[in-house]
Amino acid sequence: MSADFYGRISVEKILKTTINFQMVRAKRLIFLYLCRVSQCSIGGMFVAFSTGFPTGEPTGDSQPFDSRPNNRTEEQRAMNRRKLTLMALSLFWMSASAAANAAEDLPLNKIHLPPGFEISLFAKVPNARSMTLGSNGTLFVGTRTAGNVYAIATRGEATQNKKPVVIARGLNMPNGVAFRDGALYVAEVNRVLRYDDIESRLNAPSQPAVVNANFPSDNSHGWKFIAFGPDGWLYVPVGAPCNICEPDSNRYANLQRMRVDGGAPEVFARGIRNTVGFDWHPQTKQLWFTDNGRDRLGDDVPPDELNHAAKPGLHFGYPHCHGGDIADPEFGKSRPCKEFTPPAQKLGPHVAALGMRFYTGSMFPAEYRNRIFIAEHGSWNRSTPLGYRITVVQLKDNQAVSYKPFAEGWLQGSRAWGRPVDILVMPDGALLVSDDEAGAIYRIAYKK
Ligand SMILES: [Ca+2]
Repeated sequence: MSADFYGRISVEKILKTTINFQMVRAKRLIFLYLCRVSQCSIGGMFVAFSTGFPTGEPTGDSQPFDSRPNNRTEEQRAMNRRKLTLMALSLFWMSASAAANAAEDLPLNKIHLPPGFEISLFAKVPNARSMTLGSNGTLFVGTRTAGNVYAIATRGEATQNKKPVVIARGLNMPNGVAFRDGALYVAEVNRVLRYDDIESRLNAPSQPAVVNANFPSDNSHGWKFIAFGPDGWLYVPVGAPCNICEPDSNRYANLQRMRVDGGAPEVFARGIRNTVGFDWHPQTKQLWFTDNGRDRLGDDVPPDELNHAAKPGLHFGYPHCHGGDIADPEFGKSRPCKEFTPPAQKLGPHVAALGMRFYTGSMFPAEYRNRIFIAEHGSWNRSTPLGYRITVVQLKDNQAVSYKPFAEGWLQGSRAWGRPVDILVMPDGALLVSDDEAGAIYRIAYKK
């Protein structure tokens, strides 16, 4: 997860900003031009736009259109009017397309899926991160850098291009969202908020209640994924405030849980560098979670991890042991790897495994049931980028028996146009995938 932590500015972002700026400028020029030829009346603009433009030709902002000597023939003027009309129409089309947002132009045809599966754009959500579903079908989406929480009504006929509404803004990395008994729980860096009766107040949410504000305020690995467990407790991770260090294990690098009212917080598991996704097995009800390996040990070590916490109180190694068998050069001397619970599955090095969910739907072929889908956000400092994909882990008797790519193509060569963050199984069995780079939520469906 260091990719998030270090927050680079990508070339793509600079290009997007430049394109947006050019579109704003083009719109302004068109408006000024229409304004001039129509004396700034709305009716005049309409007439000018629908019938072609009057005499003159724009040569620059400083030159009035109708003040120049004009020795051209009527035929030349007519031709110029047609050219101008075409140019203005093209610019309007370009600006309208840009306004419709680049997300609609996402190259989803580059995403490779197993036969029978298809991916489509479900909604455009800037900086889309963790997702949860309300009991009345509202999809809630947290963000990290944007500071907003979004709501999207998912019921209804259309399954694409859903419109999000902002239900909270200006929060401190509100990455985590969870829903219970009509209320939305939102995790900022140091506190958890609760928005009561949220689905009937999407356009005017009440002030949130503060459920618990006692978490550390360190930004480093401070954004949280949260979820309610089968025990009814809210699980809240606290990452390590560093790449590698040995902080108080009661405070950091752990997974905590607390009652729904924020009371009785306790550490459920330790030795976790930074988990940004977890779920409970549909049958065993046991916790599984991803963990992001440390940086600066090389391109190929350590692996990211899929872990299995069969009971409370386990220690998963950080900062002493990575991937179950790699002693940390500095912290490995004090405690050996054999003291810790190894990962159930080693994931790719630096893939930044974030969201993970068991597949509980019935849309996909039967063999997918109870497999784990993992969103790999993608490496930030590996020589050859890795991740930027959805992988799937198959379990047998509580053991991971395979780990394979399921959806990939967000990475093209050494450049990524999207980065998967979280996964959600919808009631119809389709998967939603959030992408904070492209600002999108995708829907992956299976066609029989
Ligand atoms: Ca570990």
